[in-house]
Amino acid sequence: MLFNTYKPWKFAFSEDSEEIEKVKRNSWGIIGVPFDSTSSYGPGSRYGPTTVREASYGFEKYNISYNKELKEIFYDFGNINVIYGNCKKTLAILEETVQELLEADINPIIIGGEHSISLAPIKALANSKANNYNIEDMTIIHLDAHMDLIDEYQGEKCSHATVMKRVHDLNPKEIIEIGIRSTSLEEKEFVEKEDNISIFTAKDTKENFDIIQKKINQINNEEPVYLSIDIDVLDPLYAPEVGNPIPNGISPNTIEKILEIVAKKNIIGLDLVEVATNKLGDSTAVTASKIIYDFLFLVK
Ligand SMILES: [Mn+2]
Repeated sequence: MLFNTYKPWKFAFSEDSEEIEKVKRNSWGIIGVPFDSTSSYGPGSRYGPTTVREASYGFEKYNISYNKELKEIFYDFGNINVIYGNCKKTLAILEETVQELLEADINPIIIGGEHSISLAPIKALANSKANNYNIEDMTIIHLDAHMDLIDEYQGEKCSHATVMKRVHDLNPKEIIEIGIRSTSLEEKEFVEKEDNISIFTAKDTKENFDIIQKKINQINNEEPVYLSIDIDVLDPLYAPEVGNPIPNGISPNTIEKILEIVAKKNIIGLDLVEVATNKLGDSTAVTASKIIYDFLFLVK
């Protein structure tokens, strides 16, 4: 008998488990966060978890670019309940949920939603009693067209435009931003006076990729690394349906290359945010889904 196993609300090839206590330890868990209340230009990233998951059914369990089979065990725990219009409450719910995952020895893969949500998993990882991650040892690799280092945006501290400033407030070892091509003077001046933020522009990825590679390779292999990917790091040609599209971005090929280097490090969490489409099969959702798969192919 041929069963149709298509479940668009679960990431393809994710293991079935309704109870967190029964999952395999030292695995990955997907959580969707359909929150887009601070979006200032293009709304709709609340549909990201649904369209990215649905797009996952187009891929296969072998990756020819990396010559690897998908062997990593991962689960999909569904979406958290977000509180629309309330960034802080939504982040508190997400932080608590990630904390539960960490207690079961599962590391988070978060599908956004807008970028403000990245603060919650980073805080959960930094404060977890279930592991020894220390924020002072933690490097955040942040792929984005924007620095997201504004202190207050539209009067709000909790916003997609301020998220890396909030992360920086936690005092991580370093923030490495790659793909940048749009920023305010406030952010540029802030970066110049801080010695734990490194900025690589989209132009750098094309002309000085070896410097970026060297920078990532220098991260101590034992120390925790969190990877945050705003899909707008890609050129709008590849990912048009995002909250704040900026031309002259990077290509999916460059993302593949960066993932290959980053995955050799001790990655403890990933988020992929700002997919803002409600259209099934949209190129932005398909590309985002492929990035999550590439990560799962590569990560140990
Ligand atoms: Mn961005």
